[in-house]
Amino acid sequence: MSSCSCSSIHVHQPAETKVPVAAVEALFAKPFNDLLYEAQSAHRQHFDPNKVQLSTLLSIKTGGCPEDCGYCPQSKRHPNAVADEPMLDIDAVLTAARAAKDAGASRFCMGAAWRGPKQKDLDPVLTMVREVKALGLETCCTLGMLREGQAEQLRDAGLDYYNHNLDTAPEFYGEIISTRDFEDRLDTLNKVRGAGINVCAGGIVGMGESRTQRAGLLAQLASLDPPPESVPINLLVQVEGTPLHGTDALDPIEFVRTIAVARILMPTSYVRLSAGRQQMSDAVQALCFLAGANSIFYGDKLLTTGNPEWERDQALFGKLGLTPA
Ligand code: SAM
Ligand code: DTB
Ligand code: SF4
Repeated sequence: MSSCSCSSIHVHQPAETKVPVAAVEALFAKPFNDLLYEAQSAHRQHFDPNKVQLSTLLSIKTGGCPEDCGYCPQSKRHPNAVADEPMLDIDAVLTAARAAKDAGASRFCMGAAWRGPKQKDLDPVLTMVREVKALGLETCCTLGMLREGQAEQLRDAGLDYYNHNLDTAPEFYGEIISTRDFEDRLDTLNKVRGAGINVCAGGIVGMGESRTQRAGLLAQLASLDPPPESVPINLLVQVEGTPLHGTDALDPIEFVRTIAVARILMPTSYVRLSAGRQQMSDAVQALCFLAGANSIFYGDKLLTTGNPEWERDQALFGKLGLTPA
């Protein structure tokens, strides 16, 4: 477990969260129509209900990760893991970023299969951040745990957002990952916040957690002070060879409830309907937007798995009268 090295703003939390888990469970238990009405009302107080922010992902360093996250196809500990590839060069990154911008994305998120970046890894990423930013896109990175001083280097390069997910409730965390702990995640978020970078932090549902544990994840996120500017809610993408492959699928209505509760608890945050959309019907996605989701990953690939094609999303937006934020 990391020791506390906070210099200014603390996001470390005791087991007892500022937002009590029981209060979050009470939201989950509401009649569906009441819950969606409350979520949509909260949404309309802070956002245009017909606008959705579009972020495009690119895996800049794929595979070979030493961590053992049970959901992830990039861990080298799992059978059939994706191949360990070298880091992309700057030209490949800029080509993808230009295509994302041309397709209508406003943010470009660069992900790496690392426990955390070494300085020799971070240097080329700083160049990527500078040059992607110069294209007129917002920048986001997800590189794993950050060491002292690395968040400041990313900020100085022009990084707008750092994505680092709490993934699941502290009580379930040890069942999914053994190579780091929940407190390590909070420690990196603290460094990101301390450097003045916008925080993107969410989690994954559908990993076999209980409703209380889903509530526990959202209570932790909502108790961050301030809450994350961006909250990705991922539905587990089940990949063969990963320990979580074969987990019972989460009921789609329960997924929509999770989005609605996130919207109510974090009314001014962007709530992103994240991984898992490829397997989702248009109707379930529409319910997620009604529940207050106002951001998506846009483009036909997430990091290593599929995402709806641009054309399918454009057709869905047309049907729902949604436009990019
Ligand atoms: N290696 C870094 C880390 O773990 O922080 C950054 C990349 S990692 C792939 C980013 C996030 O992707 C994870 O924290 C997890 O929330 C999400 N993720 C990974 N595999 C997933 C899957 N199969 N389904 C849904 N979300 C997934
Ligand atoms: C997030 O919350 N979800 C994204 C992004 N942040 C990095 C990643 C989803 C990964 C899904 C599995 C894959 O494509 O490898
Ligand atoms: Fe590595 Fe990140 Fe995948 Fe975990 S989620 S195995 S840290 S790439």
